[in-house]
Amino acid sequence: MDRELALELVRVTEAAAVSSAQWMGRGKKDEADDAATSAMRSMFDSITMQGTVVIGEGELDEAPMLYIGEELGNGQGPAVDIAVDPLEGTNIVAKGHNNAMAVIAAADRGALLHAPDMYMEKIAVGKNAKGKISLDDPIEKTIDIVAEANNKRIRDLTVIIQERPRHEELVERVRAKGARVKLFGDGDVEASIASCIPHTGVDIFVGTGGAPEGVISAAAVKCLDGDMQARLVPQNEEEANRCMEMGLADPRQLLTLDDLVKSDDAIFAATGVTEGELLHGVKFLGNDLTETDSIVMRAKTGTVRFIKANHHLDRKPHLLVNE
Ligand code: VTB
Ligand code: MG
Ligand code: MG
Repeated sequence: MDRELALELVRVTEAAAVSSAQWMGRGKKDEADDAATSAMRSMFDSITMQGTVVIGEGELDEAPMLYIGEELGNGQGPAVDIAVDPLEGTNIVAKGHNNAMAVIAAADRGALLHAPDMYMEKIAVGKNAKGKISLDDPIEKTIDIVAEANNKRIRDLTVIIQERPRHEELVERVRAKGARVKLFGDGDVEASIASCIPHTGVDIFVGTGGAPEGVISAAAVKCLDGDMQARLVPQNEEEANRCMEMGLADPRQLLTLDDLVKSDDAIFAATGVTEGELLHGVKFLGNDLTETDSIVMRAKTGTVRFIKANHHLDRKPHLLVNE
């Protein structure tokens, strides 16, 4: 992959964020999602790459844009797999809550796990605990390992978990062990990334969420030199068959970070839509001046860039969304 691709992908997440943020607080999650998806889709055409969507908005028959298998880019340059979540956190935007982002991951052709849209158990930790954790360990053991790796007392360790009934027992066990639990409503890509960035105060991300989000998160974790493991959770025979069709002999096999993202190189780009701990949200400052806050990083070099940009919507009318 060319290093220019990283910066091109930020332009795409910026466009998606600016468009969908216009739906913030309007109680309309589908409209917010559509705005992100169509802005993202139209920006891809200008990019020098031979991209193929491997994680996207669905199959061709159900999603007209960014469907799995869709070719993106101008047909020149590197052959890459593209994983998108144009709006990670549609409910967040509808309700005006925190931490919605537009996200893209890219890697060499064939490198991203073609995870179907189903649940996935996941765990992510930062660099210090890399190589030391396993999804098969009881959470109590993981807490001991990460506390030692991060040189923290267990009472100072924070585990971030999505607030769902399916996680109630997990939350109880983390608290019983003496660590802290930070609950979040939606957006586990942001939560996974937080576990790899010390100043967020988050030490472990764990829980069951979307498999597509899991693969996108894995690209980010790889860029941040953290660690992640996962396991698909098919809910029925049809979902189990889908896992086997994508080449997993055992749908429930343990997936390491290298199974999720097979190459040493990957790019992750995200732009904040609503205010968050990692990124600021899109700000509409008046006079059509709009500010975005993005992160873009590359696994090969480990470079992490935070990019603030000013956009003049009067000169980018295609980013204005009709209400
Ligand atoms: C998960 C999570 C996402 O939606 O897919 C979640 O990975 C859906 O979980 O980050 P539920 O079925 O329990 O609602 C997100 O939070 C947002 O897309
Ligand atoms: Mg989405
Ligand atoms: Mg999502």
